[in-house]
Amino acid sequence: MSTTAIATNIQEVLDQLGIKKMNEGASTGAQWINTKGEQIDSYSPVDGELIGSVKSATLEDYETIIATSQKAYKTWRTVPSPKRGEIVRQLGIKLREYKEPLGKLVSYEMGKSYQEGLGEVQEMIDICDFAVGLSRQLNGSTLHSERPVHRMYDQYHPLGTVGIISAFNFPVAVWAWNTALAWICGDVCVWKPSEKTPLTAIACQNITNEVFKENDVPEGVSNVLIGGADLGIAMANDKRVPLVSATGSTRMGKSVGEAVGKRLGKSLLELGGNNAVILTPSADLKIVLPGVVFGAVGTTGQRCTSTRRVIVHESIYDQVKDVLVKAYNQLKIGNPLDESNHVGPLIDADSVNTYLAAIEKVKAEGGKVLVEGKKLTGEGYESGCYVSPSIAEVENSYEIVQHETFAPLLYLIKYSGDVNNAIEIQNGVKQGLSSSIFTNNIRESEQFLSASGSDCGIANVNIGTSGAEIGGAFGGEKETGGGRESGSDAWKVYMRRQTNTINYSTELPLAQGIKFDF
Ligand code: UN1
Repeated sequence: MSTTAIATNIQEVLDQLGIKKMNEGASTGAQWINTKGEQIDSYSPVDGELIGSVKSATLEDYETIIATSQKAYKTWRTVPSPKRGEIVRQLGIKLREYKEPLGKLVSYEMGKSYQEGLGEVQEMIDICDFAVGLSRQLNGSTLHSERPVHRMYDQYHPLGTVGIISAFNFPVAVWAWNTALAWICGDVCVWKPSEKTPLTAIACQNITNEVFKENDVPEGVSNVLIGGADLGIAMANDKRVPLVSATGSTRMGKSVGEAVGKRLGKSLLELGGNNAVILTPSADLKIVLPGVVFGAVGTTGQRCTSTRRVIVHESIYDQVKDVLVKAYNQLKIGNPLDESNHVGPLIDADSVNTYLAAIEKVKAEGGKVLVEGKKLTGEGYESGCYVSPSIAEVENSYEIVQHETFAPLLYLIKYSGDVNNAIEIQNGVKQGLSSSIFTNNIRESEQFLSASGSDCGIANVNIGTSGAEIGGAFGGEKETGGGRESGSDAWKVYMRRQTNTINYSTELPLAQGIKFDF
């Protein structure tokens, strides 16, 4: 596909999604606010073209948005949950209609492959469907009171305004994981998307607005604030925002967690990963290859679930090394909208520099680079964001290996003896998001999944580290932040629990048999 062909097509996509050359940076749903902050220009990492600009939101706009959200909450919390679910159902239908243009914009603004852009919109559709069912299942428990003629139960109520801070790498899906659940729970949402992907955020708000307008949803249930870190800091410190859900680096998460913790608010943190795949002697190498290569180079290594380390038993180490090196030499790198390419660009020039610096650090610490990634130049690579992926042989203890490099840099680590040695290496990092083992030995896989096994929030057998389904709770331990989003009972984070004890007798017995007569 020529650059002009893509550009023409992108203009159609932008028109369909209601994105202009210059856009306002804040919306309460019913309208976009005339923001006056600094201009953010969104350049595509695909071809370096300016896609559009946004006038960012100021702290004054922040105040307007929060105040509107607070007002909307008073109405929204009284709407029956299945009725809120019905609106989320319609959003899921609308997203199906917009799947192609939205998937394409995700690909063009963020740089992931078109297939992955569509996959991201599919995750949004899936979480909407999940939330619809859930809207009739926000169940508490009925409990037995120790006192006669008393009844107890617990129930869940909404929290209020939920702040959502999301990252560039999943610019739309992570927002939907949060909003679809928060909305059916009766919360209202204020979204601060990444400054690197503002236009996909505008598209999501426009799509939501269509549905909300048709259903007379009050202004302020879905809000967007596009701008700098000051907006995120304001949210983290704001008592009117009972829950802040933040996805991004551990550094960012620590500062959000600290600020929210100081005011005893709730935070849901989904931070860095350092995900490993363990390959035991019985691993089926036919399925290992696509699992590891997609995990490491998919999304150009920019998923928090990307495979960073492969821990291989010495008996199959040389064989795995040869197969991986051969596969890496066959990877096609280029425009992610062209479906014959496996690897697209990194998000920006800073990211390219961080990647190249990490390769140098591997060498300086004594690692052996087997496939050395380079910055690509020439036709098709004019944006300056394209690199070739790398593989290096390292020790787990290297400083650089302990660190999450958000790029396609894969480490090979050898282990000997039994699976416990591999598990120890895998757990020997600060992060704890995703992990996997490839084995046909049930003892090894059960050991990996046991309490003495993987210490991560996600532990897979015979599949890679990335590509989780929305039905499971998503998140990780240690410096990954401990939060859970998406499926299972993650909805409980968006609600407050209340225990109710009801006395329908004519006496007032006290708990624990305490006597208090007068
Ligand atoms: C992320 O990288 O922040 O499991 C989310 C996966 C995707 C989500 C990744 N479903 O790889």
